[in-house]
Amino acid sequence: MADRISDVWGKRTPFPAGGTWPLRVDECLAIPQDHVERWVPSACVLCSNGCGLDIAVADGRIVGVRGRAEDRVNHGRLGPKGLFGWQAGQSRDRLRHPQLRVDGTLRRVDWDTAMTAVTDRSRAVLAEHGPLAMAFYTSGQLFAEEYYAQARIARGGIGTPHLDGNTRLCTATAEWALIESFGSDGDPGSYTDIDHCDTLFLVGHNVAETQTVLWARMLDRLHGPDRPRLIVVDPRLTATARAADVHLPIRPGTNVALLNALLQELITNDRIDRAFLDAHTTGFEDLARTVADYPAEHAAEICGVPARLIRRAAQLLGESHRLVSTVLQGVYQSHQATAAAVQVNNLHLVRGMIGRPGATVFQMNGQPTAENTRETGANGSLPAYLNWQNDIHVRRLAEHWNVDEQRIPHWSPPTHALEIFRQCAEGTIKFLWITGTNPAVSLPELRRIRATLGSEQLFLVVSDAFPTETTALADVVLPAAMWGEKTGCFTNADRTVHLSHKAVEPPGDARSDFAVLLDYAHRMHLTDRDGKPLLPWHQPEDAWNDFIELTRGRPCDQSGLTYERLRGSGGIQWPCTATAPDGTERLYTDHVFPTAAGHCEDYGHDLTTGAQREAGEYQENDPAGRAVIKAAHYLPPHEPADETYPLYLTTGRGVYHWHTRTKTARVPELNDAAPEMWVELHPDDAHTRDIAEGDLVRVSSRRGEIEAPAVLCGSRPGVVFAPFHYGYFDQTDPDRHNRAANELTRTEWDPVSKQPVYKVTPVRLTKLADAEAGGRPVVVSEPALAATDDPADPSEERQ
Ligand SMILES: Nc1nc2c(c(=O)[nH]1)N[C@H]1C(S)=C(S)[C@@H](COP(=O)(O)OP(=O)(O)OC[C@H]3O[C@@H](n4cnc5c(=O)[nH]c(N)nc54)[C@H](O)[C@@H]3O)O[C@H]1N2
Ligand SMILES: Nc1nc2c(c(=O)[nH]1)N[C@H]1C(S)=C(S)[C@@H](COP(=O)(O)OP(=O)(O)OC[C@H]3O[C@@H](n4cnc5c(=O)[nH]c(N)nc54)[C@H](O)[C@@H]3O)O[C@H]1N2
Ligand code: SF4
Ligand SMILES: [Mo]
Repeated sequence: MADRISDVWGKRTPFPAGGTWPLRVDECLAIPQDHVERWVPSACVLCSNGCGLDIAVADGRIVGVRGRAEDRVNHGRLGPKGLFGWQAGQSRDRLRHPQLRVDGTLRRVDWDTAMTAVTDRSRAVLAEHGPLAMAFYTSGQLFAEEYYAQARIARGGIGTPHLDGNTRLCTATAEWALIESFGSDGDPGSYTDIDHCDTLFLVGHNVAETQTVLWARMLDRLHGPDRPRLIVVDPRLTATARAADVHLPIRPGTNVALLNALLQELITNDRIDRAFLDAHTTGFEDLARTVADYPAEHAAEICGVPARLIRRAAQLLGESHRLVSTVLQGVYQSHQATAAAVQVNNLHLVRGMIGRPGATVFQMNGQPTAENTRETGANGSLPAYLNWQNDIHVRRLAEHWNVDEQRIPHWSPPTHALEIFRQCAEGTIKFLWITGTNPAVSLPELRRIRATLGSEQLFLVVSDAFPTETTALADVVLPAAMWGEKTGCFTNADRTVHLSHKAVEPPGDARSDFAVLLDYAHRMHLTDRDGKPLLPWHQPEDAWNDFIELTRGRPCDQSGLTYERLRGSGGIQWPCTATAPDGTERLYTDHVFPTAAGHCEDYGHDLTTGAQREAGEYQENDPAGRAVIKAAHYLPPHEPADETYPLYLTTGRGVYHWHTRTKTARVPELNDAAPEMWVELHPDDAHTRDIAEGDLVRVSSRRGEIEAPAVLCGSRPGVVFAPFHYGYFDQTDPDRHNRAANELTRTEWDPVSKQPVYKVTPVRLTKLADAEAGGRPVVVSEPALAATDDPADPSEERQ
C-alpha cells in the first residue's frame, strides 16, 4: 500500500521533454484485494487536479481506492488526500436525517417535514418580498448536474440574480482573467504541456502541497533529462519554492509590480514576438507604455526582492521557447487579483506562447468541480458561458429553458457571494440556501458572518454531509449524499471531464443534492412557459444531456460528451463535439480567440476600477478574434501594515487537510499528520518578541484574534502564515472563537472578479505562553518539507 503521508509525492519516475509520463499506480485498500467485489470508476474530489481513480466496493461499503493507470490526468498516481480521503464518508457522525429548528433547537424530522418547511418559507418570502429576497450559495464541490439544476431553479424559475458559488472565493479570478484576455473562460492548455515545456513559472501556487500529483509530474520532469527551469513567486519558502532555480519571495500584495517589471524587461530586451502581437492581439502599445514605469529597481523596492533576481527571472522567461505558467491563490486572493493574473496572460501573449505544445498559461482551479460552477451558470454567470449583456444570448437561454426572457435576471451582473452575505446582513435577503460549503469557517471576517447567519431575520437552509459550524446556525439541515454515493460529472483544471459513478448507498436518509433540488422545484411548482415542469428530469444524466446541448457552438462545447462517451474513459477534454469526439487537447491552436462581440462571454472590465464595459463600446472596437492585452498599474494595498499592525498575515493550505477539515479531520492518517492549528513566523519577527518555537502566540488584526503555537520557519521577515483549515466543530468549546484564520481577515474583494482578499491582512503578534504551557503542534507539514529533495542546481538565485 502506498504511503503518501511521509512520502507525499511517491517514487520519482523521471521522463524527458516530449516523453510520456510513466505509469505508477497507487492503491489503498482496507481489505485484501481479492475480497473486493467491484471497482467503480470515478475521480478524486479533493482538489482540481481531478485524478482518475476506481472505488473499491465490498459488502455495500467503500473499502478503498486505486489510481486509474489509463487516466490522462494522473497515470495511476494518487496523493495523500486522494489515497486516504474516502474514509471520511464512513464516519459515524455523518448527517443521516433532516433537521428542523424548533424552539431554538435542531430536531430530527422526516424529509417531507423538512422540505415543507423550506418550500413554505420560500413561498412566503416570494409572496411578500419577491425574488430578490431569495438567495442560493453553492459550492465548488458538487457535480455539474447539481449546479445546472440550481442555475435553472434560481435564474429560470425563481428569477433571482442571487446565486453564487464558493468558487467566488476560489477561482473567480481565474474565470475573469481568462475572460478579460481571451474573451471566454476555459483554460487553454493541457497537462501534457508540462511534458513538453522548457520553463515553469509558478505564481502564487504552492503546487507541491495543493496539487501533489501535478507536482509529481513536474518533479518527474525536473528530475529527468533536459530539466525545465523553475521560477517560483511566493513570499514563503514553500516545498515548491525549494525546488526552484529562481525563487522570488515578494512582499504579499505586490504581484502587479513584479509582473510589470518582468514584462518591461522582456520588452526592453526585445524578447517579444512582434509577428504574433501584430497578427493576434490588441492593446500592446498601452501595455508597453504602462510597464515602462517599472524598471527592475523600482519593482525591487515595492516587492522587497533584489533587482538582480527579477532580471534573472526575466532572462529565463525570455530565453524559454516553451513556457508553462500557473497562477493560483497567491494571486487570486491577493491584492489586485485580476490585474495581476492578466499580466501572466500578457507574458504569454507578448512571447507568442500559447496554443502549442509546452506553451500555455494555466489560470488554475482549486476545487474539484469549480470549473462546473462556472460553466453551468452557478457562479455569477449564465450557463454555457453565455453573455448576460448580449440579448441574443439571453434569448437563446430563455428558449432552451422555455421560459420568458424577462424571467432570467439580466439587468445587472449576477450577485457575487460577499454581496449576497451583505444583503443577508442588511435583511434584504430573507431566505438563503447553502449547499456544500462551510462559510462559517471559510468566509472572511467570521464574527460578521456568524452574526449574519445566526440572525433571526434570515431563514437559513444548509445541505451538508456532516455537522459543521454552518449547519449549527441553520433553520433546516438537509443531509447530503457525498461523492461515491451519487452519480455526476466534473471537470478539472485542464478541461478534463470525468463521470463519477455511484458506488454505494448514502447513510441513513441522506439524499443527493440533485434529488433534493428536483424535489424542491417540483414542490415549488416551477414551470416553463407551457406549464410543464421547469426541471423535466429524473436522473443526473437527463440534466447533463440538457446542459451539453446548451453548450453547442459555445467555447465550452460539450455537445459530444455524453455519459456513454465518458463511461470508463480516462477523462476527456472539452470541446468535445461530433467533429472532435475524443475531445480537444489545446484551445486556440489557430490563435483565434473567442473575443468577437457576438461570441464573447463578457465585454470585460477596467482592471483597476472594475468598471463594466458596455456592448456598444465593445462592438465599436471589436477585437474580433484577437486576444486583448490589458495593462494595469500597481497600487498599494488599501489597508497597509502600520505601527499598530506591523506584520502581514497570509493564509492558505497545508498538504494534509482539505479546507475546513469536514472530511480530512475524519481520516486518521491525515488528521494525525496535522492535528492542530499553527502559525508560521519568521525567526527575526519571533526573536524581537521573545517568541520561541512552540510558544503559544496571539495574532490580532482589526477584525479579530486567534491563538496558536508558533512554528519558526517563515521565510520573509514581516510575513505571518496561518492555515485556514481549523475551525471549531471538533473543539471542546465550539463557542470560543479563537482558532480560525478567518477571524482575522477583512471584507474586501477584487474590483473585477469580486474574489475576497485573504492573503494580505495587517496583524500584530503577542506571546501568550512558553512552549511547555502552550503546547507545540505534534506535526505540521514537516514530513512534506523534509521529503522535498532539491533537484535544482545549487545556485545563488534563491534568497
Ligand atoms: N492540501 C490541500 N490541497 C488543496 C486544497 C486544500 O485545502 N488542501 N484546496 C484546493 C483549493 S480549493 C485551492 S483554491 C487550491 C489553492 O492552492 P494554492 O494557491 O497553491 O494554495 P494557497 O496555500 O492558498 O496559496 C498559495 C501560495 O500563495 C502564497 N502567497 C500569499 N500571498 C501572496 C502574494 O501576494 N503573491 C504571491 N505570488 N504569492 C502569495 C502563499 O504563501 C501560498 O504558498 O488548493 C487546492 N488543493
Ligand atoms: N483565510 C482563507 N480563507 C479561505 C481560503 C484561504 O486560502 N484563506 N481559501 C478559500 C477557498 S479557495 C475555498 S475553495 C474555500 C473553501 O471553503 P468551504 O467550501 O467552506 O470548505 P469545505 O470545507 O470544503 O466545505 C465544503 C462543505 O461541503 C460539504 N460537502 C462535501 N460534499 C458534499 C456534497 O456532495 N453535498 C453537500 N451538500 N455537501 C457536501 C462538506 O462536508 C463541507 O462542509 O475557502 C476559502 N477561504
Ligand atoms: S492531486 Fe488532487 S485530485 Fe489528485 S489525488 Fe491528490 S487531492 Fe486528489
Ligand atoms: Mo479553492
